[in-house]
Amino acid sequence: MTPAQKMASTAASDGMYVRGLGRKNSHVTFLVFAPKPGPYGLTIRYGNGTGSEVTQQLAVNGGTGVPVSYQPTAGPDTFATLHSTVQLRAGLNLIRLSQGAQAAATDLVSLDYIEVRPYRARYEAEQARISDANITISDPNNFFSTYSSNGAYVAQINNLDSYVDFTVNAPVGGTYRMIIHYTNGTKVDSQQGLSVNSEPFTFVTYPATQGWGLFGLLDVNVQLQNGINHIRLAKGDPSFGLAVGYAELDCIDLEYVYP
Ligand SMILES: [Ca+2]
Repeated sequence: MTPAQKMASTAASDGMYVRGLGRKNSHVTFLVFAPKPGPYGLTIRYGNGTGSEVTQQLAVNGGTGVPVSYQPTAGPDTFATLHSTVQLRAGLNLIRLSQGAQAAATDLVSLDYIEVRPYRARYEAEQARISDANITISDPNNFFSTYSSNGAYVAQINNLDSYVDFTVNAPVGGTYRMIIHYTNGTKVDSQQGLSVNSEPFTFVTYPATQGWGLFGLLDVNVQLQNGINHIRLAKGDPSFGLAVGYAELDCIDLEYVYP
């Protein structure tokens, strides 16, 4: 850690943070243990009192850095978070955040902590590509309104051309656990077709939930390639006709399955 300094603040996690990281060649290196190799979610809690965006380099184990941008905050001890993804090896890893030689000399850039978690990403159905279905908004001011992630979900997925097509960005190729947040008020099992990257459809089976708008979770593993993938959940398709029953979709979570 050079040439920054530790500072106390009640706003900081554990009451302390590191200030002065906007100075030329400043950097902080964290030693992080990963139980398995693969992608991990990284949260950075920073302060940026410069009044403008500050870009630093994020590097793992001495590799090529990628830029991370700190948006302005009210001061060096007013913190905000940003999220990134890092590839870690099993065991100890070095995660470095550095200002670099071209920096403006400033005392107003700070770090509070980083947090590393198993990789998980959420994709909202209402933000996916939707065919012949409707978005239902959950009114947060109505006590009787249903809860949904991001305040909306996709309903009336009823016809041969009805589907929700998620575009997802996988940090590495491999197996992911897809957790589908759905509602099925039909009182019996319902199905939808599932296709990843235009592969032939398989079926997912949704047990009944307590009613329409009351969501349940269904897990299914999917194989994703590195980068952009398309995951389609469909009521119908010419290749299989119409799936049995009806279900509505709130979101999917993708969790990397570590080998
Ligand atoms: Ca949603």
